[in-house]
Amino acid sequence: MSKDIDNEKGFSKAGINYYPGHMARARREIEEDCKKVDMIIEVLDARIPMASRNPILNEIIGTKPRLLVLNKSDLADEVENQKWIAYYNKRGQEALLTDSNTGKGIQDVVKKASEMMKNKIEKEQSRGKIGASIKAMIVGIPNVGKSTLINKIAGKQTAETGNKPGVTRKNQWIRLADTLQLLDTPGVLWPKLDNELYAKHLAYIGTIKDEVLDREELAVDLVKELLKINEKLLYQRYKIAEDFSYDMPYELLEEIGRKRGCIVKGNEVDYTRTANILLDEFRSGKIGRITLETILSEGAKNDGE
Ligand SMILES: Nc1nc2c(ncn2[C@@H]2O[C@H](COP(=O)(O)OP(=O)(O)OP(=O)(O)O)[C@@H](O)[C@H]2O)c(=O)[nH]1
Ligand SMILES: [Mg+2]
Repeated sequence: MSKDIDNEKGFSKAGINYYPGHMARARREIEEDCKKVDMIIEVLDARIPMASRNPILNEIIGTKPRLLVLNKSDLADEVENQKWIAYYNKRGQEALLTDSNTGKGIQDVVKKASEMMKNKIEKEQSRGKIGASIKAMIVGIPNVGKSTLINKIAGKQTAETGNKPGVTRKNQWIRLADTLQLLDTPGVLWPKLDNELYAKHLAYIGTIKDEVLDREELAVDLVKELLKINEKLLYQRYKIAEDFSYDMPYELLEEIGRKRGCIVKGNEVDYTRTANILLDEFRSGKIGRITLETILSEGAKNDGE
């Protein structure tokens, strides 16, 4: 096997590879875990509510109650956040916004989960069961903030977190008082292979390990997309003159490099450094709050499932 293939996630420098074995195993594991829980909390990235969805979760979990949590809502556009929630609610799908770093929206998750499980709890209590509790499994793509969300709900650092994909290695139950138990799971990347745009979106936000990506190519693509979504934010962040003219998006990346002093000998722009700056600043929200997938841009008929 070629050494630049990230076997675990199924991505390679050449593009995206599909490992049926990986998918089949992940699917089996979720199916097994699903039997042990009352409900599923699917954590999405609010910047990419479509690409971050698990495309086969419906098939796997059947009618088991599911709560969608759009995490990292602090990095996504506020208006688009509200539009997505309205969109899900209209379709009878429970959905909430959270920022797990600050804890915004976290209590709503607990409240909503209890509400969704009200009947089950009442039934158990009427049968005399003491301390009836809800068991919920947290699923989602790598690095979306599953463990951070759990820690915030728990009010303590119970699950390991980190600013890179693949931090949680195995399932772990986190017991929160008597009423709620959460199952933290390792992020699974459900390859949306048929959709190159989704794959790029996953790469922009840092779901895919950087070592397996061509960051310069990715940065040029991100420039192209940001120009379409909100040109102004890009110009403002990098102090690009309004009348700066260019033929190709890579020339804009070059200008960003110049503005940031990423120059090597011969007055050439250091593209690698520039690409790193752009991607890092996008990921941390420094360019602004940006939603890459809006309902309008993709059409309401496809919500990412
Ligand atoms: N801005 C922002 N960052 C967040 C939020 N939630 C989590 N993060 C950050 O995202 C990174 C990943 O968080 P984790 O909780 O480790 O993600 P995970 O989904 O458990 O990742 P895996 O275990 O790799 O699947 C960390 O650096 C967190 O601080 C959020 O709501 N907003
Ligand atoms: Mg984790």
